[in-house]
Amino acid sequence: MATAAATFLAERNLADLVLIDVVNYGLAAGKAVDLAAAGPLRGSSARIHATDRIEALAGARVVVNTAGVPRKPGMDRMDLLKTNAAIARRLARGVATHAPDAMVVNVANPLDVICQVFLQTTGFPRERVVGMAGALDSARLRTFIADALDCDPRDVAALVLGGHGDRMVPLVRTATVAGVPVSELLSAEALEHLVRRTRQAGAEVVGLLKTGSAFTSTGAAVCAMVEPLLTGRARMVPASAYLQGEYGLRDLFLGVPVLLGRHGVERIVELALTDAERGALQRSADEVRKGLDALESLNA
Ligand code: LAC
Repeated sequence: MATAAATFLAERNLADLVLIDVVNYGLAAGKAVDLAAAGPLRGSSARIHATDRIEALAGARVVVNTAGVPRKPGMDRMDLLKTNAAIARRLARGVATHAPDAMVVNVANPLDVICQVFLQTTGFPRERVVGMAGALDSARLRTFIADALDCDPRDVAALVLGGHGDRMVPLVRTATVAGVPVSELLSAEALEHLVRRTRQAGAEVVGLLKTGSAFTSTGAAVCAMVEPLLTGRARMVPASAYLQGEYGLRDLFLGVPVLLGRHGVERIVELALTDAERGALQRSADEVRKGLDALESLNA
């Protein structure tokens, strides 16, 4: 998915890109040469380089962590914890040393737990560490709503809260099609089906692909988050942010609506939730907490 993210970012002409792969230089270098040659055809002036040197992080405004292994069919995102946390810790040390002012967008799973590894290892303020999950999960929900209504997905606004796991909270109550609540357009059963499909959408792709997980939509979601960080034109995006009392939760990352801008997370928006939604968010937070506990016992 790093390639997809780089492709979309290059197309937006937002910045020069450095692809870092400390394990497989050839892979990153091949992608960089391939991607750079698309530039003249696609109207991109972005310079794209590859390296296996972590020092190349120097001067980076934004670091996107895509390092880690993806799921295999039948695996839970938490099954990746041990491997991906170790990789993240190494990278986070590199970021803290070489790019101490950077903003970090984490994509590796289990998303919300790996974000915490970054926060703790870098010692960065919480504004500068954020996780990409809600943007993707919400895009999936928007797409499924548009499919169900046979309408243009761009007209659909919808939000998915919670951890990036099976207990994520697709918030259909606030979803609209060009301002019209979806509850006016679809039955409760139809909406429930879309909620279930959204929760399973990552696994649906993994199951179909057999090797690897979703990458195009994941890359597009990363691009959507990196853009406001670089341009300063703030966007409201559901993203994994470090909560310090918001939603009655603290000391963990969870997907919530945030305003992303030049300084990272500029605002965490606290929505008034129904009791059922609050309960669902709590259960999702409990799932993330279990991951954090598992990480702690791995480190013990
Ligand atoms: C997904 C993976 C990237 O949701 O977590 O597809």
